Amino acid sequence: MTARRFALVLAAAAVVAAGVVLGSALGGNPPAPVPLYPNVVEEVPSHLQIQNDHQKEWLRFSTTHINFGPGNLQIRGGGQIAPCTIDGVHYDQCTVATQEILDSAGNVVLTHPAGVAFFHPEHNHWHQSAVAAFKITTGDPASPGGCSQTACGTEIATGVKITFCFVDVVFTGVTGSEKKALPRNYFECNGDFQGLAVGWADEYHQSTPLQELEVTGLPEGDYYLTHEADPENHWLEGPAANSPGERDNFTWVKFHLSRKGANPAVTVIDHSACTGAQCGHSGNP
Ligand SMILES: [Ca+2]
Ligand SMILES: [Ca+2]
Ligand SMILES: [Cu+2]
Repeated sequence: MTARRFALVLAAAAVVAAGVVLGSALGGNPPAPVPLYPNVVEEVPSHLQIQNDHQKEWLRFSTTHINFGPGNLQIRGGGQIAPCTIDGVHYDQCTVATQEILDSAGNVVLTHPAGVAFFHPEHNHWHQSAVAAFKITTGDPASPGGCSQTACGTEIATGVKITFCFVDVVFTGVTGSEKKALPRNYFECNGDFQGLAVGWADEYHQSTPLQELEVTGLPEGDYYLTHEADPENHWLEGPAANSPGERDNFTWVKFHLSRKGANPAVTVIDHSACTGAQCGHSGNP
């Protein structure tokens, strides 16, 4: 190589290097990662049934949390473990929970405080706090401006805020190729790592403890069973507080309670608007 050619090669390398520097100054570097948010929705409550137990009457029902969003719901425990009290109940082992929001490459690009995770002694595994809240009300959630997630006529019964372990249980898509494209990601109820992958759901059958509200002596009539996911907003479901994913966490069924002699019975007569898997299998068992 002549000295001149060598100089030309060096000059070309300098131009390339300058281009790289210039490119980054103009924002030509890799674009900022795009967060893919989960969107938790509740299936319309189903399998409504009355249970009589020791002079008390309970409305039992099945519910399912579904991740309809473009991103996984991913929750990581905080490591340090200490006692805590949640809704008046003491637990020996609790840890801080943090939501991790991922980009399409699976990198964590955002985090958000997500309440606490705690060891549930009866279930022998870890739960997330305030996953959902159930109520029975007289107010009509469908009436224009009549009801919101927080207030809906007279409250007949209010459950404790439901705590659960998140794990991918049921795939809500239709085809095998969809399932292949949206694999299961979360398998364990441990304190360190839980979640709900895109397209997956976690179901709670009506026979599960706490899938119930007391209706002892409730007169015949029409009532609403309402179900709100993420009542304390532990999980970001969009970039803003009014993002669509944050505003679709409320479902309800309207039921008629009848009494023949001493025994109450329920018939579902209406439910909130729903699409696809969210419509579930609403109705009586
Ligand atoms: Ca939320
Ligand atoms: Ca949502
Ligand atoms: Cu559990």
